[in-house]
Amino acid sequence: MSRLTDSEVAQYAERGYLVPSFRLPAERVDRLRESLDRLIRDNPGVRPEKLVSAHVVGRAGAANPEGVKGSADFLDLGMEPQILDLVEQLIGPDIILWGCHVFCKPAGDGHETPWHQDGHYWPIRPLANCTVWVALDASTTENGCLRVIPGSHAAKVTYPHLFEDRQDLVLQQRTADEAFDAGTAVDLELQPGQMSMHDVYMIHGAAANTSTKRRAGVALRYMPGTSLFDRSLKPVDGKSGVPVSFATRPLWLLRGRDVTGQNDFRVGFD
Ligand SMILES: O=C(O)CCC(=O)C(=O)O
Repeated sequence: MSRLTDSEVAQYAERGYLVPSFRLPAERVDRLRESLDRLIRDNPGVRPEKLVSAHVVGRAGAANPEGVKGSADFLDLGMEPQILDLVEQLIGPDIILWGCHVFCKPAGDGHETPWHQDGHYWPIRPLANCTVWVALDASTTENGCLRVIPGSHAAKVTYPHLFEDRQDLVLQQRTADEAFDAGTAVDLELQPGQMSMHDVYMIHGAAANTSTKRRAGVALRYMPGTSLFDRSLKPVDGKSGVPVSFATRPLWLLRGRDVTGQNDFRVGFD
């Protein structure tokens, strides 16, 4: 059933992440894996760890500032009512879907995701977001599963990040070493169809995939209607390592209302 227990909700508040008992049925995962294969075929020039806005359909070539030809199957996943039920328990009844990033790390040369806080990269004010990371493959320590620093979200501070000009990283901003103790990291091992949920301030990352097994996951991004997706901001000055265009990113109000009254839901639907 897609309902978090009280202790899961308490864990999210205390540690900044959780793995719910709800998981997608195997048939859905199989279909999403086929969708992923098509997504990769449709985007031959894009590293599979950098399939940003995989849910945005109908934009291709020069019309697409983010360079990825998306798929309706990932938008459907982002709109999955059972996932929204979980998100609602964590961020409240007003839910805006604003991102969907497929992080597919091929066997052998899957790029590292450096330690980072999502909030450092995003134009959401006040900063608030829940990411649901859905495993399409088994995601294990061996093939570079997501790793989290429990409690690192609690101070609601974004720590300094250092820019790294390296082509073998998924993202190019790394949380400064002094901000946290990497020795406290927890590996979030997931089976296909399982998911983790994490807070916008939580420090997390993932090792390179040097194993013989692919590691693919879909990160769905949900912000509450009490926050503004501020299109005028350019966090990290374009130096994220992933081509993003927040000025043209479509937003979907999936539940409740836009409490700010200022989010623009027309942009990006041309
Ligand atoms: O899957 C990964 O390697 C990184 C995912 C991530 O950083 C995120 O979902 O915020």
